[in-house]
Amino acid sequence: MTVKYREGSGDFTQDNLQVDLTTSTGQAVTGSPWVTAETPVCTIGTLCEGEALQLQGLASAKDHAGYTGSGFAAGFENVGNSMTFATTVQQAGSYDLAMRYANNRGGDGQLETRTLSIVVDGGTPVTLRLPAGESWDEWKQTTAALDLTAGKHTIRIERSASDSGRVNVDSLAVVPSGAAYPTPTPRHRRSGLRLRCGL
Ligand SMILES: [Ca+2]
Repeated sequence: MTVKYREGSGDFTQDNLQVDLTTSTGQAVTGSPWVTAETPVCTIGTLCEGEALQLQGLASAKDHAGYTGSGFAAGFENVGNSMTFATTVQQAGSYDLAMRYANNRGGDGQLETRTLSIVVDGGTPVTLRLPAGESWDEWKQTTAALDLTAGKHTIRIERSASDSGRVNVDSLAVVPSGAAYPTPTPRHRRSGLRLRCGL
């Protein structure tokens, strides 16, 4: 049996590990040790929690306050680390990929604007710039412009070889160009909102 691993591609996942086996009858079998997971969908104009996207080489963490959802996606410490989602565009045009993130002094000792790459359907990467904040508890927002055609797209945000990574991502959204960052889905405030409507 041969186990193949793509060198330098981060943690073992379904995307970089393959098992080849020749049975006693000579039959060649190729398999993946994981069932392929469906890519999470992030609807245009809605806030999507970073920790709920398809993560490769990133951990779901909650050791810094102020996040929404159940935590944040932490890391981008290695080249090849990525977060992926699918989205469907109804109307072709200009969109912003907006991200809520934290960036402070990294494990490499640097306090600087970091970058990640946005790759739509495997196309030419678009650079996302992430200026540093005052601490790892400060959540900031940044955007990058994307031209999207109508239809379904797979969007991957990755640390490429030319990116500096090392940021935490609380949430992101794809919104029409210039639109405000969406608010998170409220979890425990529905009764309070109903009360206010009644007054
Ligand atoms: Ca979050």
